[in-house]
Amino acid sequence: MDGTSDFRKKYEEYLNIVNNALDSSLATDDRPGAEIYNAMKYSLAAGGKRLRPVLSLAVCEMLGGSKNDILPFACAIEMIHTYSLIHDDLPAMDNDDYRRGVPSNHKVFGEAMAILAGDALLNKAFELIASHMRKKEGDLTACVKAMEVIASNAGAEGMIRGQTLDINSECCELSEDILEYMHRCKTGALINAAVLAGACIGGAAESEYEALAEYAANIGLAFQIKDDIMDVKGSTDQMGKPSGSDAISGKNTYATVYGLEQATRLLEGSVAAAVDALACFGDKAGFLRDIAFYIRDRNN
Ligand code: GRG
Repeated sequence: MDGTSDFRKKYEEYLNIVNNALDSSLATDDRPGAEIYNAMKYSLAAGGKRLRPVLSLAVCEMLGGSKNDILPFACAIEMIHTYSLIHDDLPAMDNDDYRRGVPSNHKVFGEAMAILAGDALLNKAFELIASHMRKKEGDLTACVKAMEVIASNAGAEGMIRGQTLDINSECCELSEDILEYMHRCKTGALINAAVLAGACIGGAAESEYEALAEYAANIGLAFQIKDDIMDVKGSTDQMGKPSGSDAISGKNTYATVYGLEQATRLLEGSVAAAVDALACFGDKAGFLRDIAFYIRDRNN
């Protein structure tokens, strides 16, 4: 991990909270069919940066909200993210044999189990949120809003729309506008959901919510541009899967459409815009600013 030691320490703190909660979220049983949990746990426990749940926790905490109140939403988003990676790796989609440095889910459990594990993680995500809400006392408006934000960003208006565009545009050249729209949906939407769920549960005022939406949109874009640059420049070890695979498979990426130099300029611009968007929060937003730099400087 890059960044100052304070940033690293805080990130690790959030990461541990998320990992502990995820570990205890998939209680298995000994009835027939429980082996689906092996496939679900395999990918959920395979590591990953946990960027999205860390963002939810950090935003909520910055606004004065409680970690316990945001944690089920943060874990749900990581489950949705993990399901999307399992499905994305399938032969019918991106056909990747490695993910997070280990064989992809379908390489270990077979395609049918990988599809089911993804489906089950998506359902578990919303079960987690619903059971948190059932136990919670008082006004549930913020929880309902956060749940709506997560569902819409993960669905046909967001991540799935981006994936649809990606699949349907392989081997044809996309305009710069459509490329940006595709990535805002495919990668940006879930990052958006993570930030805005934190904003809902943290009780953001309208102007704060808008500022955080602007921040989320820009780090989402920065994240994707950096991913595309790393696909060209990164090593296979750093990426956890073979590098250079986007160009080989005829994908439209920031690196293939703009070239590395211009893509790097766009990355800097998105990071600067993300940092600007946080101005209204002053010093309280230090960690979120550092996340924008971390996205720019990361090597995995
Ligand atoms: C299959 C419905 C469906 C959607 C798939 C997110 C996605 C849509 C596909 C992933 C393809 C991909 C590699 C996109 C680039 C950006 C991205 C989401 C990278 C993986 O996220 P990280 O780097 O992964 O946060 P870790 O492993 O750290 O969690």
